[in-house]
Amino acid sequence: MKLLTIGLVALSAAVTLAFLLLRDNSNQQINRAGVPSPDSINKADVEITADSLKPADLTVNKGTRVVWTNVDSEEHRLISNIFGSNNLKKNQSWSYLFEEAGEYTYHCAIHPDVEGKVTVK
Ligand SMILES: [Cu+2]
Repeated sequence: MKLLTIGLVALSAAVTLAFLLLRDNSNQQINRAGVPSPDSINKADVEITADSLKPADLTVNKGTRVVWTNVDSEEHRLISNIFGSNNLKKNQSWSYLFEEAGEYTYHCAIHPDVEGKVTVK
């Protein structure tokens, strides 16, 4: 009788564990296929240096947020036909969400020879 009780407890524990594992697994699958969590939103980084953008030529998928970070001691301000940043001081970032496919050239309003391009596919 004692053995049977232990057996039943072990069995129900195993069933519960299996249920929890399966449930966790299916939740993860829903997350992967469904609305992306903030961490998984497409993101690409560009550094603004004294004389260039790194990378200057960037290709991303539609729906990507590009984040520019000024790593230079001078201020920079990015402009294009579709976006314009404020003046970015050292270590400041600014981002733009690209939702339409196309080729977007941009440059620094303060240093016009600092040019970049984002290609959105
Ligand atoms: Cu600049």
